[in-house]
Amino acid sequence: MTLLDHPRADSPLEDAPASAPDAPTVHPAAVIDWVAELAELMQPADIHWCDGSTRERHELLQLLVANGTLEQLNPELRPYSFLARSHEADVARLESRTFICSAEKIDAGPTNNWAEPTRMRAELTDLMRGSMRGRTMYVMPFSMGPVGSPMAKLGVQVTDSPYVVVSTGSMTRMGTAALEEIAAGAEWVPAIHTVGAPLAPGEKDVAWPCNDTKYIVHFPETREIFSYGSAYGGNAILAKKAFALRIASVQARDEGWLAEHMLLIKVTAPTGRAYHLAAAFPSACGKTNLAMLSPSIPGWKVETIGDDIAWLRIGADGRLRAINPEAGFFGVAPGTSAKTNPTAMDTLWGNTVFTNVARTEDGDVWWEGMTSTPPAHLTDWRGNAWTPDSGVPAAHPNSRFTVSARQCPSIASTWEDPEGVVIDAIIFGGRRATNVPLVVEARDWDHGVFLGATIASEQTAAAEGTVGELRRDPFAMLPFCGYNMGDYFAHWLDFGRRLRRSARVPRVFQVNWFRKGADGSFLWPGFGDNARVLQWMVERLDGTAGAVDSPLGSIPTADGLNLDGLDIDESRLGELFAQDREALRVEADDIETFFATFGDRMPAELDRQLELLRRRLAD
Ligand code: GTP
Ligand code: SPV
Ligand code: MN
Repeated sequence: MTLLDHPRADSPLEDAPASAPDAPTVHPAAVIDWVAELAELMQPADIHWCDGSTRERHELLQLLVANGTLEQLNPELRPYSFLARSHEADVARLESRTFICSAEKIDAGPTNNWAEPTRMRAELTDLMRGSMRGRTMYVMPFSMGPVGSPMAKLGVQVTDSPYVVVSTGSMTRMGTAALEEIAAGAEWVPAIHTVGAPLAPGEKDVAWPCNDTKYIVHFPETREIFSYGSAYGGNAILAKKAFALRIASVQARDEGWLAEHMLLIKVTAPTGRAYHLAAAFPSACGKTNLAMLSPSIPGWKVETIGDDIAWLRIGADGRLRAINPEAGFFGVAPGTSAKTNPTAMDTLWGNTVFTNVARTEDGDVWWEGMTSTPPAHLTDWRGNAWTPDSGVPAAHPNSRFTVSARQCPSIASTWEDPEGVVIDAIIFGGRRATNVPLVVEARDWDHGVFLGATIASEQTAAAEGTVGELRRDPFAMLPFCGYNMGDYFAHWLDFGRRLRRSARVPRVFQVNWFRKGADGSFLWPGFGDNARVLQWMVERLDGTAGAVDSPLGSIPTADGLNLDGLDIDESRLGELFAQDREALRVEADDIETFFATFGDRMPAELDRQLELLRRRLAD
């Protein structure tokens, strides 16, 4: 087998000496062969098969401290927690270095970078030759979704970054149980990661090894992932965006399900009735916050099932069911506080790895927005002394925490239900200073698909690019769809047709927490008050809340939204729902231009939805 052949999952088991110190307890031959071949190419000094144990995690954390990658925080303030400072140029996802290498360019579509697969393989093979010299190759088998769930999928990532191993250990079910699933014959996705920083004999390592050259590459047809040069987040924890979204979206298209950039919550009304909602917002646009929401309205409860990725399929009972394929949170730190997200603050009490946040003098963490008054002295994310007069942020805007979902006090008891939870409604949203109302309800599924397909959002620090620049980010999947987005829209429309034949089609809503008034401030208080919008949605499901028609969809009647105890004046409320027809006509033109980029892959139904919107705007 050559290195880049897709390994087969159905190979027979092979016996290996049980006494080898780092040998796995089960031995799927395909994985062993693949690892041996990679080791020959990448020349690691050592190979470690990860078992996912607490002891292994402990030893890696100690190693990372010894290497200078991690600094242990004050155990009295933040038990068993660590701080990483990344390389200054390795701080976010790199969309410009992310490639979908389908055989045909058209199958990657206009929203993805494409490269010819044979040439890309050759280029990567050259880069990876000897790239792990002087380092240990870690082999991480992992399950996305509860191990053994019919909705789960397996993968194996090799990496030379112990930081990535510790992160993957929090974010996935990583270790022996996953390898056992593979040994029992489960299909698995291979993922190769190297920081691209081989060490010469005797060469001293740096705190955050990486390479100026970076690649995050996906081969959708053969379900393979390669990542070179970065150790940050979605670039390196390949189980997350690379597998659970880019490769999984292709699997989902082929197998008739959906892999989405969505949070999952369980909402319980004062009546005791519970509902499950899935919501797609672009990166750094509020998923973790909505997933952990503490309602400001009495009697309501929100529980967390997932905060970033959801896999949805039609269950055996004909209902739409979803799981969270992840096992942890890789959450945005800035803006997280006891006021905005007390649940996250509680989750982060200990056992947490922070990356690129600031450190306080007493060895705890701080970031912009954690407290209203910043501490007088900090060490900033670059490791420099910082005061409030420094004129630069103390924490990087994309600084993050990595923590197991088990630590979240609002985690739902059903979050690991292998069958998934039944979805009652789907929400799309973005970060829009103008044009988009606080909430609208779609007329039907196809209109809902139109709302998803036309999400635009102001860019955040989660990826490179100009923060604040407006761009179309359909379904919040622009950076994560592993195939032609026109085909993806068609898949969503088709999924709706299949749902209509089943018990119940979920309602679809669009929200915008980020509309601004003339003074440039947010019109809506957001956070815990977003529960008011959730209340309207579930009352719509029950048929008890009023709605009026508008060009963009149904909006709450004057008394539809529960505003009890909220101090918001009538005019600001009006601005939150305002639909400026002239501005929306310009928006419709922009949508037309965007849709046109998909050529004949664009489903006619969405062009029809645009035409309907224009007619409503003309009325
Ligand atoms: P990714 O992990 O990148 O996918 O981000 P996310 O979608 O989970 O976003 P997250 O919940 O981490 O929020 C990102 C930023 O938006 C944080 O700084 C939050 O404080 C802020 N934010 C979240 N919800 C609201 C809201 O309702 N109103 C306002 N004004 N800001 C919010
Ligand atoms: C996002 O950017 O949507 C994230 C962070 O969730 S990362 O894992 O880096 O992609
Ligand atoms: Mn995300």
